[in-house]
Amino acid sequence: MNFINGEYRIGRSQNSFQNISPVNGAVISVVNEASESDVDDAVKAAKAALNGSWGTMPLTERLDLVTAIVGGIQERFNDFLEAEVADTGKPVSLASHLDIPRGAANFEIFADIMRNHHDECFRMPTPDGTGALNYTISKPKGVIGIICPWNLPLLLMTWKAGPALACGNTVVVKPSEETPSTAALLGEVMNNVGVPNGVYNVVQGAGPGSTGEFLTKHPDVDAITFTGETRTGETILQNAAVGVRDVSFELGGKNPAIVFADCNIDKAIEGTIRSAFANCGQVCLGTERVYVERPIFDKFVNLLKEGAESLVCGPPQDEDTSLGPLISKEHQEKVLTYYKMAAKEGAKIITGGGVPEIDGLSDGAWIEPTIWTGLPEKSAVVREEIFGPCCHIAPFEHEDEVIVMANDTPYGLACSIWTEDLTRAHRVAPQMEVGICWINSWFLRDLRTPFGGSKQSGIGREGGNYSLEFYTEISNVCIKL
Ligand code: NAD
Ligand code: 6OD
Repeated sequence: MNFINGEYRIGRSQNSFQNISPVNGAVISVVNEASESDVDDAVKAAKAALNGSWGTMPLTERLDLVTAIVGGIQERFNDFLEAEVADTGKPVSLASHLDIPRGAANFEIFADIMRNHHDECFRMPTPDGTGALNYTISKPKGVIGIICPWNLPLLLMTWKAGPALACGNTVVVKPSEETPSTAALLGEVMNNVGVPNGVYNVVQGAGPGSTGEFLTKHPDVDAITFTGETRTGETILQNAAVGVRDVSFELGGKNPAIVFADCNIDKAIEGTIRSAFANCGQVCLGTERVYVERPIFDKFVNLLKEGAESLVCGPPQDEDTSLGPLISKEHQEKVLTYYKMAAKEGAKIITGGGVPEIDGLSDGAWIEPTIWTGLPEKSAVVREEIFGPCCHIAPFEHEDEVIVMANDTPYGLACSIWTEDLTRAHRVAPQMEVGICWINSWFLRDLRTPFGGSKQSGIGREGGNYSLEFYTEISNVCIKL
């Protein structure tokens, strides 16, 4: 459902789309696409709220409401969990530890940050000796358009809606057409805790020629924050150029892990199993290229193979399940194309490479976790983002060589370095061309830190005060004394 001005609304568009379960291909729901006029209504409602009760609300009251959203999500935890698991097919064990708790935490952290935020003040001398005083004022940027992907739907949407609302903006959210449910459900929480109508709006639909395009082209959207593929980011950037609107982009990656011979191998294996296969490899920060120092190469490959083969594909509710399906049959087709390409290009398939047989779930988008060795660095499988549970492992001899190999990509999102030599870790980390470099860990998140990608992996940083830079407009007041 669309959620506009505090009300659920069936889209006026003639189009609807099916929300299909990736677990078994069943239809979960039929979603009415928002029309261009629905999107316009949502933006108008967001603008009216900005000029109305939300815009004039005292900061403490606003932040109390943002904090109440945290409680609202926690109270409806099971509803959010069920909706997210139904849309994505991810294991309950994952969504209950990551997606839904982070959905709440993303409001909590930015309410806290704004509570403690202070503007700046500078005194300056003037030639006549009286001096001047400068102080800054942080204002909301306005109506924020939020365009979201399907891999961590609630987590990635609230990562933007949380700071946007804490900073006093209003939002129009366009969830992915693959995962419409949790963004819509959050509308109920907004109403229940008393967030004024129009502050939070959701429009359902696809991208080009649809809701995503209508929203990003709307002249009254003051800034656009987007998470998704780099190519989509390019299109949105062109639309944002009209009216010179600000953008914050979290885009694709082809992230390396570097495993030095002096690592703690158990930790490196455990971390790489998570970074390559968690969420069925559908994490932008996930590892798809692993570089292992020659002396431990064979041992590492064998242990990672064992780890991959111990993962259990199955229904999300089963306690034993550690690997869900891909998001859709279409995405399964894309990942399988790379699996076939790897075989054709002469990769040694260490494990996987196909579709697992799961009793009664043959219509789902299942895929085997897959490991390859032996491909040249220039192979498309090693260079392009696959977004599936797979990685290529290559050996290296020297530190300098592996830094060049790891950085030889148009992307620059994340990397993990595994070493027990902290001097080496501090030497290598600054040389990595990425937004986030983990040492002996992966996806360990402190929400106060800058998050984002360099090169083609993004524009800008969000997280902590970095989010405030995007979601606020700063004015300087200069008083001649
Ligand atoms: P996608 O780019 O296909 O779609 C993302 C969203 O953009 C969807 O809501 C889609 O409907 C919308 N969209 C598509 N075309 C549009 C257009 N022309 N105008 C406006 N909106 C449009 O991405 P996806 O397949 O949903 O997600 C997977 C991708 O997202 C991967 O590349 C992954 O790396 C990336 N991602 C990056 C991060 C990060 O933090 N850097 C996080 C998660 C996912
Ligand atoms: O942890 C986050 O804040 C974040 N944006 C994670 C992105 C994961 C990508 O799939």
